[in-house]
Amino acid sequence: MTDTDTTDQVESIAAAIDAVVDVVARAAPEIRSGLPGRRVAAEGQNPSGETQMAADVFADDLLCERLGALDGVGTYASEERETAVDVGSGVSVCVDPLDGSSNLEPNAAMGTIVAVYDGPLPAAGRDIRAAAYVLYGPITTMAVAREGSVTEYVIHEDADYDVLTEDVRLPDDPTVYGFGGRVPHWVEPFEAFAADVESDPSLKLRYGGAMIGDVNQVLTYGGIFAYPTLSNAPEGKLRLQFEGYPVGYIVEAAGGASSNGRRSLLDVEKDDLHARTPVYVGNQELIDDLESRFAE
Ligand code: P6P
Repeated sequence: MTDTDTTDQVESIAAAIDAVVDVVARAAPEIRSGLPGRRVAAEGQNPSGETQMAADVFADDLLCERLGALDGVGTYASEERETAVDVGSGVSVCVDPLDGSSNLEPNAAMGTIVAVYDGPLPAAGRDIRAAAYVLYGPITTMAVAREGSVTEYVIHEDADYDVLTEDVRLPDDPTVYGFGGRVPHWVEPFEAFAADVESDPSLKLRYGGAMIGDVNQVLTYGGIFAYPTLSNAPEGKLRLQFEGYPVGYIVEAAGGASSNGRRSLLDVEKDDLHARTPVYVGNQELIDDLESRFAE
């Protein structure tokens, strides 16, 4: 491939990323406003065997339609679909359309997660070229990681969006922690790590049941989010392609660290689009401490 070809390819990937970010930002208010009417369970389950809400299907169909229509997007895949959808030629876009849809009923925070990969699916973590999450909180915000930095946007009801924070960085001093799963199913060495974190007077529990809300707490205040290995779920609960890679990419771009207990989430290999992984993301010192226990 000549230098010109390489430059053209880089420019086309950058243009596709810009388009994906714009579409997701402009779809966010429509997804948010459409959620209340879709609080009911859908007929089917998602490929991970979890209850699918009508809101999950609504968000997935909307994003597949909008992202699939983009020049430069070749493949669309989501947590809600067994297989990827060929939509043309270009980057692969993987979406968790509605992260934490069980929070719809109690009106708690939810999110949308997007990862853009340069290559076919299932893509490796290091093929990721951009990642973003939309957070449906008191206001709608979007964190976008590309080329080693994270920009936070506020998304207005008219779908216009403005920069809120130019270069999001994890605070040096951790303040919050959020651990998923059920305590009886936590296993060593995470169980001992969790006990030490929970006894640390400088750390406060922040766990809301939707990873994006909890990860945004970590990005804002510093700390750690974990959905660990469980005795009844050795690979954890979260999906690598749709949650682990993008969230790991975002937290690392903000100066933090990610891990499956042994290595960066971006270096965890898999052979299935819906493969699961334990997820640990947050300040480097906490991730280092956790990994040191797995290495013992
Ligand atoms: P639990 C939402 O269903 C999700 O995939 C993540 O967003 C969240 O962190 C986790 O599952 C919550 O799981 O077992 O606490 O309900």
